[in-house]
Amino acid sequence: MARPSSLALFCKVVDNFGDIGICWRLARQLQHEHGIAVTLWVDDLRSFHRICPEVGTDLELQQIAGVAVRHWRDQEGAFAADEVADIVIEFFGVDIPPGYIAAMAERRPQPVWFNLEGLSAEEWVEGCHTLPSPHPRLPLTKYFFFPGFTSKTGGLLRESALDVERERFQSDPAEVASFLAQLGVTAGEMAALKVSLFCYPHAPVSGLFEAWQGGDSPVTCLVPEGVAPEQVQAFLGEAAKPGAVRTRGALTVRVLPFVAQPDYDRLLWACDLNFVRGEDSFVRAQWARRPFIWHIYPQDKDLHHVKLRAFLARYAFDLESLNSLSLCWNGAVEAGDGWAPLWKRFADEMQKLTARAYEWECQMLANGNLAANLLKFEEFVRSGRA
Ligand code: TRH
Repeated sequence: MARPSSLALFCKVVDNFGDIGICWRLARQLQHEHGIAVTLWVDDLRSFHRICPEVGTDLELQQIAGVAVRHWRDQEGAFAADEVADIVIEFFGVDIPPGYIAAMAERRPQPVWFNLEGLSAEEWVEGCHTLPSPHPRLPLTKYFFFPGFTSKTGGLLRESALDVERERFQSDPAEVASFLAQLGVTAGEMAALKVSLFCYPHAPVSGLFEAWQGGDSPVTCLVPEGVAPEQVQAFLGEAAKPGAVRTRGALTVRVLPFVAQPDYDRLLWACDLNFVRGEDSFVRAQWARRPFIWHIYPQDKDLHHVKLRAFLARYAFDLESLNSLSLCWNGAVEAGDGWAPLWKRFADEMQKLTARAYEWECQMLANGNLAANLLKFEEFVRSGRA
């Protein structure tokens, strides 16, 4: 059976950078590691440009890192069957242009069609992973593909060279120092506990800053531009622009530029603790071998708290301090005695938290990686066994 050679990935930037962050990572990996000609359809090139500065914001079609990037302007247009790729992925239930779907139905052999879903640690995901969904009118079937944390899901996105790159970086203090220095971090700031902070604006940043400020040990908090701007500005006493820095008590807060995706990985690898959010940075923190705190994307009716608890039940079932801090950080419970005792209990468990980061990574690696799992299932579908 011929291997698939082309793939179209449709991505809409709903909000923030996560959706394009994930799709860009997946597109690159499918191209680099599996030799597939990927076309990434993106509606918002400006957001894409933030995480990948090579992206031209006014181009209809461009080639970046071996991936064809097409500006997805609207739902119009007719397509010929031979314009359709072997594999078609819609990210997170986006509506593919009707003309493209009609061409999918005409193509022989038909493409294998996936809806790639969002990440959740909830148990129902296992039951829905790879379920078929027949098209209501056309002779086409779409398969739901769920990333996840168990062997009964699609696993997590992870490049095969990641280990080597991270280990080379983390084992070379001079490289870590030079990377941080390029971002403006001084030697004095590097000597403190280094924390990166990426969260949504409603995170209780000021409470945490107070705890760090009044603590016994120095903390350097590195905040990318645009993150929790009001609370960061209140601490700084000036606009939270890249390069802005202020020390109060034991805490130094420094604003970093928003960096390209590979440098964001390095930032996570360079820090002792990472606050991450959404989906993509959350997964990247899991590959940094460092403790992390997740700020989950808020949903109606506090559904995100259910998802957060599902993840904590898997990751932090015996880590009380991580559970408490995470639940308070996400507003699922009140920080009763304030942030200082919460932080102290967490900081006291840092060694145990680091050990968990190692164990967790090994556990996740056993599930394979999302790109390879997707291609394996695609082969299964094409062979008629699904
Ligand atoms: O941007 P996000 O909040 O994205 C979210 C989630 O994906 C969520 O599931 C989705 O529903 C919602 O958007 C609409 O957070 P996330 O997922 O961590 O994505 C951020 C991306 O930005 C990630 O690819 C890392 C990248 N990044 C950089 O490249 N440079 C940086 O300096 C920073 C801070 C992030």
